[in-house]
Amino acid sequence: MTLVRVPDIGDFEDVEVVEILVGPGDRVELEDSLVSIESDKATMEIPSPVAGEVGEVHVSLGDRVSEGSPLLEIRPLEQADDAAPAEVEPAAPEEASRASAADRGETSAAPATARTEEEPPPTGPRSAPSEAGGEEAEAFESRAKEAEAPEVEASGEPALRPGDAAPRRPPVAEEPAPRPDAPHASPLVRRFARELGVDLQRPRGSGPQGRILPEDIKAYVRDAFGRGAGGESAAEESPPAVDAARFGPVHEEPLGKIRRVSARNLARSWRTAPHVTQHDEADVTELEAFRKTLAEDAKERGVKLSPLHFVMKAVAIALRDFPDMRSSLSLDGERLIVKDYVHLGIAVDTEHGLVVPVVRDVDRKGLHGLAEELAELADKARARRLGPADMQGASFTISSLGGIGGTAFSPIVNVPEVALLGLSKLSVKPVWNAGLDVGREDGRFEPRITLPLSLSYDHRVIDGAVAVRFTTRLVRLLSHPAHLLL
Ligand code: CAO
Repeated sequence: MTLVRVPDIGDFEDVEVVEILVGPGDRVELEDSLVSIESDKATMEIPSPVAGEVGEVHVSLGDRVSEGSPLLEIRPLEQADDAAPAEVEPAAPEEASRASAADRGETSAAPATARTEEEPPPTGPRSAPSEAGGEEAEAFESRAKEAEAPEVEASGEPALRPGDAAPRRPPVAEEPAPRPDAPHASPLVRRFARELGVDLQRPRGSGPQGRILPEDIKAYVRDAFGRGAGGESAAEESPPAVDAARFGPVHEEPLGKIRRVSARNLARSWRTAPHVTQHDEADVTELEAFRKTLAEDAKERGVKLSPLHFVMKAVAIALRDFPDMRSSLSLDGERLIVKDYVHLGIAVDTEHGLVVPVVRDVDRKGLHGLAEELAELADKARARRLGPADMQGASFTISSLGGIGGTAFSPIVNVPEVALLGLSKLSVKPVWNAGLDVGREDGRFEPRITLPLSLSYDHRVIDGAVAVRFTTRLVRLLSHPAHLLL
């Protein structure tokens, strides 16, 4: 048996094992990658010093290793029987990198002393990420750039990359070791794939010998946006084609851009976030009376106050105490990005489709200002004059169908936000004025104006108990309008 140890890796010590690419019984060729280790400055693969069969593996994911640490044993091909492990140190990762690249007919322009990244192929139009829109797409793009960046400087020292602040990987126990027949990919590409949660078995490698390049990961992710959660292709997921013309006259209408983009975004949100909708009702009798007293004044200022503007204020107040409600889940699923601002997306119905402009700093604005701003944004939306900046940066979204009708609905969360409040139509209901004390003699039914609330939330981030505490808080705020002033 040959005992493979960590070779000379320069000044690095206590480096984390981030991938174990082989397991006992696996056949490896000379220079095949065995283990990936990653310091805070560079990622390196340890190549096999011999061809043979892997025996015992001495390290686990997350272990810390330094030069000389035992990694695993290999029974060389020509060696028939067990023997005491021979001490063989693999080539330093950088040398191995050059050797294996040469073996595969690849060329590297860099005078590398550490494994280098291939030149990425010319980048094509980046339609999917930009269509995906918003922070998610930006994060995607920045990671893609990071994976494209050469990891080696001319000096030969592993480069310090700005992306070193990249989020931590998932807990090692959850990260399955790729099989040894995993396609070739450089450490940076592997890391890029890990961060995006891409199983390296899936993308098609377009590099030499099927090597996976950053572009392949990006193409796979772009494609995944259009696929089902189970990994089916869009075609497999589509309903069976039915020729409607067989049953009567039909005509076709092309979908406009807004509808196509929002269809994609809604489908993605529905697929990525496990949705739950919490329903409640607020007694807004007093609030409605208050709104009426303000109507004349508002008219003089040229604005119209609707229930929605009061709900915006109530949401802004409630969000103070519910930071998770104004958060997003990081792409690697390991952190919540809590927004300390209260920018509210407001769904606007237009003849071209649904758009969601954002009203900023709602917590710092008065009712009239909000009404004015929302009216302007809605006008702009209907005139198709909203720019991308008008629709970015929301911490939470409200969708009001109350002006149209309905008693409740199940809105789709505007991912990467984690919750969305739907409003339905006010109605008058008989409410027992003694709470649950139905036997009380002086109890009676009173007509009360109620506003139906439907809070949809991403159950990966928001627990049901938190959601119902949030709606309960909203109900209290809306039932006692004086609280909106606090
Ligand atoms: N119950 C009863 N009446 C309501 C109400 C409610 N919950 N909310 C608003 N109204 C009333 C308003 O007071 C107004 O009455 P008047 O005409 O008597 O003044 C009327 O309904 C129309 O209101 P509005 O819709 O013009 O104004 P708004 O501020 O409430 O909403 C906007 C603005 C842009 C959100 C809205 O016009 C809109 O586009 N809503 C549709 C959003 C949508 O499509 N969501 C679905 C997304 S899919 O999940």
